[in-house]
Amino acid sequence: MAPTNVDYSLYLVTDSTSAILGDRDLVKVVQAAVDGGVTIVQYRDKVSDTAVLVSTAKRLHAVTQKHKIPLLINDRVDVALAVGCEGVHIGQDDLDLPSARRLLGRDAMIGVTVSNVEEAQKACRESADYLGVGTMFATATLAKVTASKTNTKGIIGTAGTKKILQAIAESGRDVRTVSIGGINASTVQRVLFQSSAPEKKLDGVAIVSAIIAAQDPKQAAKDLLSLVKSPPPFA
Ligand code: TZP
Ligand code: MG
Repeated sequence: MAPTNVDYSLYLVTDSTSAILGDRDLVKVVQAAVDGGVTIVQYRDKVSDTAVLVSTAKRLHAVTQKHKIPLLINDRVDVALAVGCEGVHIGQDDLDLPSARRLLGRDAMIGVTVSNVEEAQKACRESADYLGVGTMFATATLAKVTASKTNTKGIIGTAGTKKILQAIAESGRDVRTVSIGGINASTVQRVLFQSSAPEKKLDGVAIVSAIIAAQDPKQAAKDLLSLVKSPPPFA
């Protein structure tokens, strides 16, 4: 199994489009976010070619290794293997989880995007280490990142997320969960509080633009982490 002591509290997902990254260097932005306290990084890059993916992933891995946090690669098992990082994050239309597991081995971290109870139960049966549950709120990020992707599965909100967490609890499976989509400093505590099922809480939040597009990614990460770690005022 992949390590069980991974901290999913503040899960950074990257973006390489000019709409979000601007003309800044991704590795420097991620370095700042890691300095601010993000606990795990997913390199998600839908625009670069394979050679750039591998070289950027190697630079990102140097950053995450220094801070002893995991680096996962979105979609691309081959890039994760080339870099020797901690694992991958796959969607419903990517390489299937059992195949990814066969290729990466039992110690790799493998996360799966799920949008409903059925997808969550399947990913649990196939021994995903964690689930990216979403889309929580409407976000401009997806449209900008994957203009050609038409299978975005809609917004599930806190009610849909809670239903999924409840089903996981009932299945008795042990899987970590992060919420993704439109989460920022003003929504993060509501997401964590309102999504919680009686026996299963979210382990963290996954964030793109509220960190990557921030003027000061280090401060943004710091602020978000302290919100994630402190109980919401309305609890
Ligand atoms: N998957 C579901 S929503 C999303 C992804 C990759 C993008 C989230 O971006 P942001 O900027 O945190 O809303
Ligand atoms: Mg994918």
